[in-house]
Amino acid sequence: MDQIVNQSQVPLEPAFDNARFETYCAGLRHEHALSERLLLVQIPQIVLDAFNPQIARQRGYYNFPPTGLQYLDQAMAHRGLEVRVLDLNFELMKRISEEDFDPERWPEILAAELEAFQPGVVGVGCLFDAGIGPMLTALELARSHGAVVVGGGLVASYEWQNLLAPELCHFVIEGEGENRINFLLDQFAGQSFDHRATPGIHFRDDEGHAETCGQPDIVEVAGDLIESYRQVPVEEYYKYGSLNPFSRTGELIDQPFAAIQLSRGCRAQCTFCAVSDFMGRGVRLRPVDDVLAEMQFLVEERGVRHFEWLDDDLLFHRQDVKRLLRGIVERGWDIHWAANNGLISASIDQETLDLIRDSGCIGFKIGIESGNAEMLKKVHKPGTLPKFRRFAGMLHSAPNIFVGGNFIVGLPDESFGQMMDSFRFALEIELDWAVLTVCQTVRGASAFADQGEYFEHQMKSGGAGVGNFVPVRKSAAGELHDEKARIRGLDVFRLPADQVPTSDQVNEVWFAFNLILNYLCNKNLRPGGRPDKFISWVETAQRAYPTNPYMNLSLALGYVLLGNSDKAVELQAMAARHAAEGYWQERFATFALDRILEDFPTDAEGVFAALSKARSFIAPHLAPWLDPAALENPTLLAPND
Ligand code: B12
Ligand code: SF4
Repeated sequence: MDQIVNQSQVPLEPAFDNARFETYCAGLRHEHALSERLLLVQIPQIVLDAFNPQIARQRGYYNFPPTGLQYLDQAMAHRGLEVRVLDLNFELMKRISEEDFDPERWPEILAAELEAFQPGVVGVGCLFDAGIGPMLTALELARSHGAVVVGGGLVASYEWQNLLAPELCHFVIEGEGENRINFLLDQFAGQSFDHRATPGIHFRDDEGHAETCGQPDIVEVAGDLIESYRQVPVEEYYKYGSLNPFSRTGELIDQPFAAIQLSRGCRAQCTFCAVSDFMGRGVRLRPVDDVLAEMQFLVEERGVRHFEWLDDDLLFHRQDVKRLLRGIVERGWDIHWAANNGLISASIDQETLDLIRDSGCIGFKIGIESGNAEMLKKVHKPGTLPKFRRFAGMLHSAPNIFVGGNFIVGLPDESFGQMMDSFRFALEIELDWAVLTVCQTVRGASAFADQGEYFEHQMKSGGAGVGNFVPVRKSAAGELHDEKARIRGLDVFRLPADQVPTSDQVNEVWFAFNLILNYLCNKNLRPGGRPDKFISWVETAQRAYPTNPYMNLSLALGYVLLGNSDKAVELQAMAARHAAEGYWQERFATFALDRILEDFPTDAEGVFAALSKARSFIAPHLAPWLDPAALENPTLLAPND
């Protein structure tokens, strides 16, 4: 079994003064009986306030294997400790699916594990704000159980003070944890493997906060996670949730999936993104053979049929990626893969695209973010509008791959005119989907360096005020109720070009953009389109929004195009039922969906005509921004960059 991290036993290095750390560790050793047992905890990933059991039963919630913790487990393999990985999210989703378990009772699962395993050290990881509340609860439980508590992952990395001051953690480990946890255990666990001193371990002694020192820590990722899968029932994850709509596509919903990583880090430093700050600059590659070995194990011994890449910049090492994809093709596995996290399209040449297609890719996203050239430069996005267009032009050679373009609305100081450039561009390049999200304030992103107060509030409220990249996800019914947004529906197109909309207003802009671009103007619901692709995506996405009537209605239209009138009638009836309620009545009337519902088409020509009529209805509202005919025929849109 390979060790996952290639660092460490380097005897010669400058002396770093870690005396306070050593004393603190010695004190802890004295207070806490040394134990060979270490528990690593992944916290629940569902937002409990918006929990909907129907979504859980449809496997609409996230169920990611605990990859980060598996890397830690693997990095500690040589220490001979008994390490257990407890994925509370998996355990919770499993109980909810099998026993009708109340999700609020998740702490009982942790308490039972603490009682049964009696760990001496407990590590808790948290990657995003929605997990702050559960993270705090998990830390409190571990602490009250008498364990030495270590916080880690993205939130802890930025919030170490808020975790140490109330004595929730004994240590907080910043950034990637492989080397740091080993350095900590060298000091603490009584058995040293001479790991190199690293900075980034925070603790609090009688004198106050302190941090270890050492040379900058660069984790070289190598090896595989095969051994760590002994305690992760990866073949069961698909039964209780999903990775994203791709893992729910068609028959994949009933097949085991896994997450996998080729590299860490990203070449770019987009101002709204935390990756470069958190992961460090540059892209560190894991040897292709190690990745293939891990995949082989997962496919042949654990029955995995679908992979999701966790990489931030999967295609950076182009030649290695090609070797990897060729390796997958040569092995002839019956597998699929997706890259929901977004690829950098500038790295996709024709050969790469062919390999992506031939190696089993069912879909990926590309990061576009804005259709405004100035904004792209301002946020340091790697990509230009002409390059995105060139990429879109290549896609005819991979017609079965579902390609979404990521767009952010409400980037820092973004004016409505700039948002409209994104709208135009999304319409113009006609990918399968415009993946629209609203900009969210995240730790570690340079654009939000001055948002300390907001982050402080998140910590104090246990993440209660956290927004969502997709505004309707805040509500279990998928509705958007923003009383503060004074301009609603199509009136958003009356916003002045130079106005920077408020965040509540941005949610309304998101709603209008999403409905128009992805439903009324989707290329796959037009003549020559691929309704099967549209249906597959919307059906899988809909598992997270089971009662959304515009999804039902557009699916009904898709089924008419496919000639499946029974299914179309069934979905139309569902749409009518859900749209009868006040909130949706207004939305349907605003976007002319009520007319489609009432005068429902029965053949393909009827579908094209009905959507065309709806577009004509909204076109006058868009007239100040684009030639109304372009809604009908996007090729009329002249590049405006
Ligand atoms: C996969 C992923 C997800 C998965 C979850 C994965 C999981 N296992 O939990 C899903 C899809 C659920 C997800 C969702 C979201 N995500 Co996300 N996600 C990622 C992504 C792409 C990769 C994470 C990963 O698996 N990395 C691989 C492993 C090896 O690394 P790791 O988990 O970080 O673990 C290492 C360290 O963190 C540390 N560590 C981790 N845990 C612990 C514990 C201890 C005790 C110690 C010592 C160390 C330690 O050591 C590990 C090994 O080095 C990251 C990007 C990134 N580069 O981090 C974004 C990222 C974490 N996500 C982000 C965001 C914003 C979100 C969302 C809020 C987005 C949204 N659409 O709303 C949601 C929130 C979900 C929710 N419940 O509300 C942001 C967070 C930014 C921030 N500052 O808060 C990131 C950084 C992406 C970005 N572009 O900025 N995400
Ligand atoms: S948004 Fe994407 S391209 Fe930009 S820094 Fe983050 S991971 Fe890299």
